[in-house]
Amino acid sequence: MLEKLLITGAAGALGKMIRPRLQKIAKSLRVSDLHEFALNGDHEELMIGDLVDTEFMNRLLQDCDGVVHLGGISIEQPFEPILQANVIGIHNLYQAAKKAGQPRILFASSNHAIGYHSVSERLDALSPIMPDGFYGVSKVFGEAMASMYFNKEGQETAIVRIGSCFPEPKDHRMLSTWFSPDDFISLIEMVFKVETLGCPIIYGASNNDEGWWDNSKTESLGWRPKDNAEEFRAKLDATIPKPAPDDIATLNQGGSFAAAPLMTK
Ligand code: NAI
Ligand code: 15L
Repeated sequence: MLEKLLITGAAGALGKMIRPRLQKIAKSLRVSDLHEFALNGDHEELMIGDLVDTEFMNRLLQDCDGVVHLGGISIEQPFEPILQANVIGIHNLYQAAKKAGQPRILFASSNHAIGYHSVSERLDALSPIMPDGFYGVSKVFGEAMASMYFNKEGQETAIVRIGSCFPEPKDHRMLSTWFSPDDFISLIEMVFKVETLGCPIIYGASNNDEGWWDNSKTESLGWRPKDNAEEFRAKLDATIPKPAPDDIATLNQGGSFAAAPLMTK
């Protein structure tokens, strides 16, 4: 059991979803975001600040024995804000982790690091990166930072390329990319329990019949997702239009992120 698990981006969608479910992993949570937000109880300790602020980051990591790094820009944006939160921010995280004695990190990467692969491909941890925008590029940068800190400094990180983590799949693409909250929780449990983690790339997706991602390279870690987006197919078919088969968003794994024009000024 961890003493103090840090959750960055704790006020965001995933932070809110996982925080009430981490009692099995950590005695207390240090929860952080840019602005004030409501705590779930005395076991949560609030620290407000910006990932870009190095002094804040050094204080944030102090005394933590695990980190779930969710903080940052989570959708496509122009390069400048992404540079701040996701590039400079992740550098600050790793520098602060080094000073804090290298707590194990779960880095919330994204399927948009590989979003330009065709939906006809099945990818694994060794597939080439193909980011589908500045956001995806920043996640590739974060993955590279994790890998470098592991090889040079021994800092362990689970690089989790999250698909679509929502209570239910919202569209037909998510029949392939859906990551149920239960499966995310079981992955977090594994990451902080397994004796030796290293720096694996793990696709954060449920056991979807139509999944595109193969986690066999990290099978030995013992994580097995249980949910399957297929159970929502009938509901999706009945409630939303089927996507056009020749749309760029349908043809590429990154969906609408791959189809969107680049956000340059
Ligand atoms: P979110 O946007 O709801 O939460 C991110 C949080 O980070 C926000 O509360 C925001 O205030 C905070 N943040 C942004 N810039 C910051 C800064 N400079 N300093 C401190 N905090 C900052 O995103 P969500 O959906 O909760 O995702 C969490 C993480 O998981 C993100 O890193 C995202 O890229 C990643 N992810 C999420 C997926 C999903 O399905 N929800 C899919 C793939 C990746
Ligand atoms: C992401 O990386 C985003 O953070 C999330 O909001 C979803 O859009 C997800 O990918 C997705 O691809 O469904």
